[in-house]
Amino acid sequence: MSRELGISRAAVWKQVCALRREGYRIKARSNCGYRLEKEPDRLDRDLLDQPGLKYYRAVDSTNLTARYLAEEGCPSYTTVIAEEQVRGRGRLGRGWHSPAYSGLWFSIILRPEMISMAEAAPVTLVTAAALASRLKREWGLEVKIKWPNDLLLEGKKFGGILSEIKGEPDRIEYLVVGIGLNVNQQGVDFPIELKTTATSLFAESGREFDRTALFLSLREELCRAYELFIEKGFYPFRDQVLSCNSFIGRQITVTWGGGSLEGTAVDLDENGSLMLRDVSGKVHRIYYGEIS
Ligand code: BT5
Repeated sequence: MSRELGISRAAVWKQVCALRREGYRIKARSNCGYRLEKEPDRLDRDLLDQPGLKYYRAVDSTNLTARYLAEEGCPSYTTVIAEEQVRGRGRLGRGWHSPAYSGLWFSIILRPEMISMAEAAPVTLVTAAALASRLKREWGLEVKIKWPNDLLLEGKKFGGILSEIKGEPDRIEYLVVGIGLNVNQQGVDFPIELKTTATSLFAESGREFDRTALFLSLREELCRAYELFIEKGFYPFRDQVLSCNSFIGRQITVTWGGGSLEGTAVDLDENGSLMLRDVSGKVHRIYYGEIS
């Protein structure tokens, strides 16, 4: 290669390293050369070239980019998708592992005009319900929802949702719903701290997914779900969440900013709040928190 291109061997090596960073899998053997084993599985830019869809090679966090776009006045349903997030975010300042070319990392901006902040709160569960229902219908995947924002397969997390909101109590300026889904990662691709708790669609189903087709299908389902949610509230989604929940009837601890409660998860109310019965038999309504 170096002879043909008229560059040094070190220069070839540098370019190979650059290609590896771009997701090319290249095998090297000393005194032999290089072999291209796999090209990166890129999202199809032609199919994503649609109004309201913003593709990025890499961003800090698609939620952050979406918030900038929302501040600039972009229309409702504008969607930001990136191959990679270098600072993907979970809730409460936690991180979200988002390597290039293997998962789906995207955020949808919503500008519901007629609902209050409190009414918008179940949007995370609505998102989970829509994703679970499409993944079951189209790919036969038995997704479980762990209240309020985790998507599980066989008890392991493959997806998470981070919703952020800006506005006044009675008027929403915008909502950003961020969705992270592990798609084609193999077990070995997860960092050590996630190896026992995380999974991907590939790891559970044994099939590799066309990420562009998957994304377009899920986005369509989500946009339809948000329209229904804005018009009718959480109620039409309640049964769906209940039918694939991983928590009702179980002994759980819920923690939130101000404390924690132990008890049995008994139900979801019409706004998606969790009903928890403590040992004394008293039922508490919990708006937000984390189940363990
Ligand atoms: C979440 O937070 O589950 C919300 C994740 C939202 C990610 C999307 S990606 C697109 C958009 N842009 C962003 O920056 N974020 C959104 P939480 O419930 O706090 O869970 C975070 C925890 O999940 C971490 O502390 C890890 O333990 C674990 N985790 C991190 N990355 C993971 C991954 N790829 N798969 C499974 N678990 C992961």
